[in-house]
Amino acid sequence: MKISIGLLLLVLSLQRRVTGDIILPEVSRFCSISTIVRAHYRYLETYVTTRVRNGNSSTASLVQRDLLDDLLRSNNDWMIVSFEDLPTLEWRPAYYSVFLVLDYDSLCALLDEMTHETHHFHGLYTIFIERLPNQKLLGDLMRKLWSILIMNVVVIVDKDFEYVAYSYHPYRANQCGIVEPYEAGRYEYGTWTNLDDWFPNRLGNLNGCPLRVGTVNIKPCSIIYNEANRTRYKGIEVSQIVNLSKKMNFSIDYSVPEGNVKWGMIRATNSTGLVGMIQRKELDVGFGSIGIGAARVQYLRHGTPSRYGQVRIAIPPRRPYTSFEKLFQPFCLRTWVCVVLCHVFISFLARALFGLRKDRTEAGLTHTFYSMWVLLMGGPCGRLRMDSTRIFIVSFILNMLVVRTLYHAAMFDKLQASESLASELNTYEEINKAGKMYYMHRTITLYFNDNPLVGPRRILIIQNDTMDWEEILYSMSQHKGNYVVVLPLDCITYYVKMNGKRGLVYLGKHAELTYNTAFYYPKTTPLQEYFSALILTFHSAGLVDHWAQEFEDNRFWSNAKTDPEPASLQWNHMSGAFYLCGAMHLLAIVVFFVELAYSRFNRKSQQIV
Ligand SMILES: *[C@@H]1O[C@H](CO)[C@@H](O)[C@H](O)[C@H]1NC(C)=O
Ligand SMILES: *[C@@H]1O[C@H](CO)[C@@H](O)[C@H](O)[C@H]1NC(C)=O
Ligand SMILES: *[C@@H]1O[C@H](CO)[C@@H](O)[C@H](O)[C@H]1NC(C)=O
Ligand SMILES: *[C@@H]1O[C@H](CO)[C@@H](O)[C@H](O)[C@H]1NC(C)=O
Ligand SMILES: *[C@@H]1O[C@H](CO)[C@@H](O)[C@H](O)[C@H]1NC(C)=O
Ligand SMILES: CC(=O)N[C@H]1CO[C@H](CO)[C@@H](O)[C@@H]1O
Repeated sequence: MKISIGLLLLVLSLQRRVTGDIILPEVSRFCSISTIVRAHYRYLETYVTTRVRNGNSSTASLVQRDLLDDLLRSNNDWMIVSFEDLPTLEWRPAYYSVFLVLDYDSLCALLDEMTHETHHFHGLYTIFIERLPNQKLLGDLMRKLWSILIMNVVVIVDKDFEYVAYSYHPYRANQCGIVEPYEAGRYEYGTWTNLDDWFPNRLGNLNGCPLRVGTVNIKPCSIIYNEANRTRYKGIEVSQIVNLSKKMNFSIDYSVPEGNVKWGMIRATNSTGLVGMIQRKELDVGFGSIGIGAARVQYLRHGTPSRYGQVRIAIPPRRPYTSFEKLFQPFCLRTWVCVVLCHVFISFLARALFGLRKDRTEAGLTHTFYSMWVLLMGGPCGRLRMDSTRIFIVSFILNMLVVRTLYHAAMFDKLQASESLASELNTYEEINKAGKMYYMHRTITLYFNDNPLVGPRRILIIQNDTMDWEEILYSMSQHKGNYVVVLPLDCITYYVKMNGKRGLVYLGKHAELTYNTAFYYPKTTPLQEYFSALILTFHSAGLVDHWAQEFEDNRFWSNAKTDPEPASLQWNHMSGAFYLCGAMHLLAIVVFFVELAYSRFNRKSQQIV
């Protein structure tokens, strides 16, 4: 109260002093900004910023003093006002603004000084222009405001001795992007008409108007493909923008950065690629697996994460076993050594016990080693007498039966499992020990350059953003090239869905980092809050994951072991056994011919003798 009385006195004394050289407006023509502020600027946790600009002076004129005085006096019970920009360090840009300016040029000067650090461009603006001789200038003024994306605005001008408030709506039905002032209300009998509708929610329904949406081709977040001569778009983030467009009733005008750069690098100036287009305000919104990072947040506005994800390391499968190797898989090396040594030992024992005593030769054990081999393989045993020999043989057969049964049991698992195994490259240490490089996009190097276990020396950059990373994964799955591939998890699951049958890759288990992607907007965007609020409702309804399921497939990893359906054995599972059998038969035939030749040679030599 004290302040406003003081201000009133100041105004009065100034008024007296300057009356001489300024033409005073008629006293009866006064309008009140305080009622506008009282009606609309009511979210109490922020402040109202007021600016005065007359040419290059910021001293208030008489009319402006009256307005200011009225504003302060009527709202001093609740309003916090700032007359200067707050220090940017405080991160408290103004949301509510009142600008009092002399003319069009003064306003432009004021608008040009605004930055995203001092003002929320999507906030509410009330502009009072003292002199606007030409009504055409009003259209220019609205276009100027639209060019810097100030949308929630009323401009009060003096028209034919009456104060009229104008506004504009760039998203009217059938008049998209056409910026024309319309009358929001006028000052009559001490009040504003139609005051409640001055700041309508212009983004709730965009009336089918187009928004400029930028994206890049990065499967599966946004997939650009051709169908019936038309470029089409689908993907995890595309489903989100499509659903946003249904909710907010806008149409999507896609554009893609030109050249071979996709995401590009963001800097204060001369940024490249998609992020550069957003920074230069060529787009309203951009997306396409853009992770949230320091530089991007500094120069662009980011929305709430559109996808909570991870960056994972795709590793090649273990080299598949040959069909011959599979035969040895059921037992480990030590077991094999044990079996062989035991068999040799028993054979020698048998030879010592039964083979050497010519007088008591057992029919079945004349050729001890051979007989033991036959018994080991499950062959028949000759006639046996009921004595120690029998006990020896029976216990041997029992032992071999157990060994063979174990082998068969283990064999069944091994034959099938061999194709669903990841290589042992689960940690950075293991990958480094294997001497593999990390293959990744240039934008992902940001997350690894400072990692002491990776570092720039071990990174292999995908030089050309347009290079097909699916082919890179495929050649890794075929063991071509000594590298692992670092990609967002969504990309890897998409690869597995599309190419899992052809060349499966696996996920490194203990090397992962959080990678959330978001939609990005120019710093002064009005859209971010609406989009983010809707995306959050998508998340909480579980829709984002639901839409993503179409593009992923982790069957190959999740049920490799627990598949309840026993699968039939394939040829490549069993071919080893047949090859072995064939090789043995060949050997037998060769031996047969050798025997034949030997006996004929023997007979001939006997005849000669
Ligand atoms: C004030 O603005 C006028 C033009 O509007 C310009 O000629 C003049 O130099 C300015 N003065 C200052 C001190 O900036
Ligand atoms: C979307 O905008 C169009 C064009 O103005 C309009 O015809 C349609 O009814 C709107 N749809 C919704 C759901 O509001
Ligand atoms: C569309 O594709 C057909 C062949 O599939 C071709 O004959 C036609 O010229 C194409 N139309 C346009 C507009 O490119
Ligand atoms: C930006 O590009 C312009 C012209 O291409 C060049 O003169 C300027 O040095 C560049 N600025 C930076 C920071 O690279
Ligand atoms: C990048 O790849 C595209 C297509 O794969 C090719 O046309 C282009 O020449 C490549 N650019 C460079 C710099 O290698
Ligand atoms: C509610 C809604 O519009 N859902 C749609 C979101 O987008 C997906 C894919 O584009 C559609 O299948 C849904 O019907």
